[in-house]
Amino acid sequence: MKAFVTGITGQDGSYLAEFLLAKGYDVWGLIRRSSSFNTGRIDHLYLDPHEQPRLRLVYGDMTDGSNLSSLISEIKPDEIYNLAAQSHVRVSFDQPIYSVNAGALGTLRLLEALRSCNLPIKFYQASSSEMYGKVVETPQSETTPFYPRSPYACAKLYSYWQAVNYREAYGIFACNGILFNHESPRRGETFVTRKITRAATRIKCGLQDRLYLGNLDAKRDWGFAGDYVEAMWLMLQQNQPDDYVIATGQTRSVREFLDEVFGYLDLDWNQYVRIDPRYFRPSEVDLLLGDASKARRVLNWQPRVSFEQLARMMVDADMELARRERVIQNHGKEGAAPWSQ
Ligand code: NAP
Ligand code: G4F
Repeated sequence: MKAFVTGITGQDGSYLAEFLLAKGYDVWGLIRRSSSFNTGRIDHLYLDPHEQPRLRLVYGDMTDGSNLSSLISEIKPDEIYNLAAQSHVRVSFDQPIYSVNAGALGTLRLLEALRSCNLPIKFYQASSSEMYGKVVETPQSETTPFYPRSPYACAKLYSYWQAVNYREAYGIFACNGILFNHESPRRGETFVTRKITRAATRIKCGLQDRLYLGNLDAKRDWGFAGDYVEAMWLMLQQNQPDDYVIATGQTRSVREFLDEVFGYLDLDWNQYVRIDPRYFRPSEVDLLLGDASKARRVLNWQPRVSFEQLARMMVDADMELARRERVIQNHGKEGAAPWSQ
C-alpha cells in the first residue's frame, strides 16, 4: 500500500507516518522548501540507514495546484491523508487570506488532482472541532450544526463540504475526520498545552520566570495525537466513506491544564502566569466537547491516553529538553562552546 501525506512534517503527520510505516506502507510525504531544517519530527524515520527507504519526501505546497497534480499522477497512491494547513487559529486572524488559500483552496486543489487522475484513491480530510465554534449543542457529534468562529474554522468548513461534495458528486472515497484537540510532546510550541508544559519545565529548571497566556476559561476536549492518527487510518479501511468525530468525551479548561502541569511539578502556577491580552482572539470558541460514539461503534476506536497521562507525558518530554538546555547554558557560562564537548 502506498500513502501520500500532506503536512507530514507536522505533529499529526509524524505520528501518522510512523503508524503507516509500521503497517508496511510506502509513505510519500509533501514538504515545503524552507531556509532551515523543517523535518525535525520525522528525522528519526527518515535518517535511519537501517530502515528500508519506505519514506520518501517530495517538495510541494498546498498553494501550488499543478505541482500537487503532477505528484499525484506520478506517485499513484492508494490513500491520501490531507493534513497540511496553517493550523493556528489565532494566526489565521492575522493571515486570513493565506490560511484560506492553503487550508481551503489547498484541499480543493488536491481533490481536483485526485479526480483528474481517475484512480480509486481514498482521501482523508483533516477536519476540525473548530468548525463547531460557537456551539449550538453539547456534546458535539456528526449531526451538530457548524458555526465557525475564525478564518481557520471557515477554511476547514469549506474543505469539509468539498470532501462531502466530491464523495457525492464523483463517488470518491472521501472521509472527514472531525478531530477534537489532540496534543503530544511533538505539539507545536505556540499551542496552549505545549506552551504551558514547555514554560513550566523551564521555570522548574530556572530558565524562565514568567508565562504569558490569554483566555484561561476556554474549555477543550484534549486527547493524545498518537491515538488519533489510528482513527484516520481506520476511516479509510471501511467499506463506505463517511465522517466521524474523534474525541475523548471529556472537557477541561486551560486553567485545569495549568493545575495538572504545575501540580505535577510541585509548583503554584499563580506565581508565574500573567494574562496578556495579545493572546485573546477576536472571537473565541468557549467550549468543545466531542461525542465519539459513532467512531467507537463503527471503527471500534477509542482513546487510550487520559488527560492526566497526556499532561504528564508532555511534561516529562519537555523536562528532558529543559535539562539539556540548562546543561548547554551552564557550559556556556564556563566559557566552553557546547558543540565542542
Ligand atoms: P501542524 O503541526 O501545524 O502541522 C501542519 C502541517 O501542514 C505542517 O507539516 C506544515 O508544514 C504543513 N503546511 C502548512 N502550510 C502548508 C502549505 N501551504 N503547503 C504544504 N504544507 C503546509 O498541525 P497538526 O496539529 O499536525 O494538525 C494536522 C492537521 O489536522 C491540520 O490540518 C490541522 O488544522 C488539523 N487539525 C488539528 C487538530 C489538533 O488538535 N492538532 C485538531 C483538528 C484538526 P511546515 O512544517 O513546513 O510548517
Ligand atoms: O492551543 P490552542 O491554540 O488551540 P485551538 O485554538 O483550540 O486550535 C487547535 O485545536 C483545533 C481543534 O479544535 C485545531 F483544529 C487547530 O488546528 C489547533 O490545533 O488554544 C486553545 C485555547 C483557546 O481557547 C485559546 O484562546 O487556549 C486558549 N489560550 C489561552 N492562552 C491560548 C493561550 N492559546 C494559545 N495558542 N496561546 C495562549 O497563550
